[in-house]
Amino acid sequence: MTKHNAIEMALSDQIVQLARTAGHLWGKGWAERNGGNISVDVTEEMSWVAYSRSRDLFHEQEIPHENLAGRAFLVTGAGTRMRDVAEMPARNCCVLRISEDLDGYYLLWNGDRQDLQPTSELASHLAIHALLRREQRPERALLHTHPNELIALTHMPGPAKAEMLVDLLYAMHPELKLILPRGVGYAPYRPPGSAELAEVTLSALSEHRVAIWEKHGCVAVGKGPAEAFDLIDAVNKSAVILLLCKAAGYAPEGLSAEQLEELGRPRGHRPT
Ligand code: 2HA
Ligand code: ZN
Repeated sequence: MTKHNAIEMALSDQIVQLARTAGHLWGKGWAERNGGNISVDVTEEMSWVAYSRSRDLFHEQEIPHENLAGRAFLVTGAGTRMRDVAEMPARNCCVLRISEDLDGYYLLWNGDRQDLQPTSELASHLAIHALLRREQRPERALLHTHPNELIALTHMPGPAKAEMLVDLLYAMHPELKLILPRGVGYAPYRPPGSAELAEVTLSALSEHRVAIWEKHGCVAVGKGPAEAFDLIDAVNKSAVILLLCKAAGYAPEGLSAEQLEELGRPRGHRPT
């Protein structure tokens, strides 16, 4: 068996799930051109795959996360289209393993495209995977995408936007509180791919599974890409409803504070 075949076999379930999710992103219209990226911690699945430490595969880059030493990630490639990831994941994703010395990573698999590099948002992805491990959280996948309606709402003018926006979203649909009872994080605008974006995302995700990226999009973590997608889909649903009400010419009534509070109570205590 060749090295590439062994990796494809070890990761077949993860590759299928990632590709299906990429198809949903494209289908939703959230993934123009190369918009969005996905990564999954596949260290466990890769544990039986022998890997090379050839310098030819090595990419020097300081990795400031001790707890990621030796870990392996399946990630979408830089500049790839989600619709291509969906159709041909093996040509549009790569697998990398962080060096034990944290001085870079080995690019172990990039299908049959030697030029393919990991996503431009790798800094944010690795910072978030390090956070998930540090906090011993169960999530292993990270998804970034550009949900239209949610982005539109982050352009809302005025101060105290973050809090107001999250409150508005929660008032639009009761399921949101049930799906994400602890709320949604909000990261103020920072340039795409920057260390600053990684930093604001980390603080937005430290208590949340979803973080809105102001004027850019959204990130979510899940046990797999499908779960992360579901969370963003639920948040964006509220954004769609809010904008539909506005488009129909009225400000939505929204769920009352009491109705929202009731959703937070244990089920048995709810009035019937
Ligand atoms: O992958 O969406 O934020 C392209 C992007 C960068
Ligand atoms: Zn983006």
